[in-house]
Amino acid sequence: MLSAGSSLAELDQENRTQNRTAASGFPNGFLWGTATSAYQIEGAVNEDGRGPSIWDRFAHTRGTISDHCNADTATDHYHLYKEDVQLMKALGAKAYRFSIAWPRVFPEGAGSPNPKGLDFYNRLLDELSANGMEPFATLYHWDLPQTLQDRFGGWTSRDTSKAFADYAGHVAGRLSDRVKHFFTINECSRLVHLGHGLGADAPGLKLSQSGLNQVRHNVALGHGLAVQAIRAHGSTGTRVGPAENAVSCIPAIETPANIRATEMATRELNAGYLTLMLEGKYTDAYLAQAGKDAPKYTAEDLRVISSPIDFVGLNVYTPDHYVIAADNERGFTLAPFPASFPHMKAAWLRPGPEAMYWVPRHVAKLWNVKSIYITENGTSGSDQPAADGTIYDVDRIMYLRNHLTQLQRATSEGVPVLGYFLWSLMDNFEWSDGFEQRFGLYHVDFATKRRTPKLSASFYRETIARNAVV
Ligand code: PNW
Repeated sequence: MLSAGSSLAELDQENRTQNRTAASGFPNGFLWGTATSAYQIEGAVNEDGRGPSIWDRFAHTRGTISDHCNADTATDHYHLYKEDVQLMKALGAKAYRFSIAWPRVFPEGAGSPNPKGLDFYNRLLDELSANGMEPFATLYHWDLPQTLQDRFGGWTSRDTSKAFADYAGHVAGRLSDRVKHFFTINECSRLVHLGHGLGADAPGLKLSQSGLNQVRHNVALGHGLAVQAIRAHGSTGTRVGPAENAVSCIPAIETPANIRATEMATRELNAGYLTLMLEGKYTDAYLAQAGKDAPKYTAEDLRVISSPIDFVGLNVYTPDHYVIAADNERGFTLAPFPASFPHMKAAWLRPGPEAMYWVPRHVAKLWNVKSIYITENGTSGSDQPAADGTIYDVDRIMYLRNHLTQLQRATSEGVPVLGYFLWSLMDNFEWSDGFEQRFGLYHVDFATKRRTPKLSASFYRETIARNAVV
């Protein structure tokens, strides 16, 4: 025990004897990585037979992207991937989550595959393996082949769910000798809500409630069919799961009653996504609320959607709701966010690091999930170089340190989180925010494509080296 007035030397000694580093440590073998997605970094949109995606069309439509840019060249990762693998290696990362561009593999979404499309990922996989990095591949990070949008109305039709499964099976058949972990769909919730409800993401639709509920169902069905196709075509030991941006619910005050209410809120507010995938049915409240706008589906659909998965991937950025137990029908109240609640550079990104503790804990507890990966976490920042040229992104370091502290709280209590993928390796095309929101550990000069580490890259390297919060 330290008394008031202890000297710094004593404090240092105390820290060493109590082994504080071990107390802030992660389990042995915890997997550290970074994450990216194809359309956000690759560029080369017209090379080697790639077909157009809905994001090419959307980004080239006037007024959709805040800075009027597109991702035609992005970070030019398609040509600079070897350099980028070295950036990961310099961090000491042992894993990399990337996405495969469906329109490279099937330029028209279905039909004849384009072998040159998978060639790129074969080169990338070779490079990763030569540098001791384990690949985690996402099959759908929003770049739907435009042909499927034109032919079927994209995700408004279950023909797209089936085409997705065919593509997923094709990729698993060819890459699962080296890729042991596949994520089906990145953030079903955002692609449904922003792409088909608000029209802020591709394909820019603003569907009615019934249309939106059907898209949500078709996307979940695509996930389930893809799980089955990967099992059918992947090599033994291939593992598969979703990468979902679960609606994150935090007890406003950590009392047992609020914690119970928060679990109920998590189940209800994710009813169209994780709850459906893990329970195989829509909740009563979801169906009651949808009423005549409920999606059309069969019992077989529900069986497919809830095909057993090997892990749950969770993208955790921000708290969606602070929850309070209530004596009402739902059993909870969602506290409104006060105007004074802080945010990071992006207005939607409110730092509430407890989300990193509660989201995986709720998922493990509600559905008895035994393996979880944090598939994304990170923040954008202004990232201006100082006079000496360094980007002192201490806001990102603050954000990451707080989140990792909460993640460590979770793993130390036995929540089964096996790895963490920081979003993102480098600055990239941030969808409708164009290049204005930079999320990278490495700064990218989009004119020259030059990559420069920010201070947060050193922070992450230290974290990985010590397997502990620094
Ligand atoms: C994710 N929210 O999107 C995506 O998977 C990435 O492609 C993206 O670049 C990254 O996070 C940063 O935005 C999200 O409003 C966008 O809570 C918005 C939210 C969550 C995730």
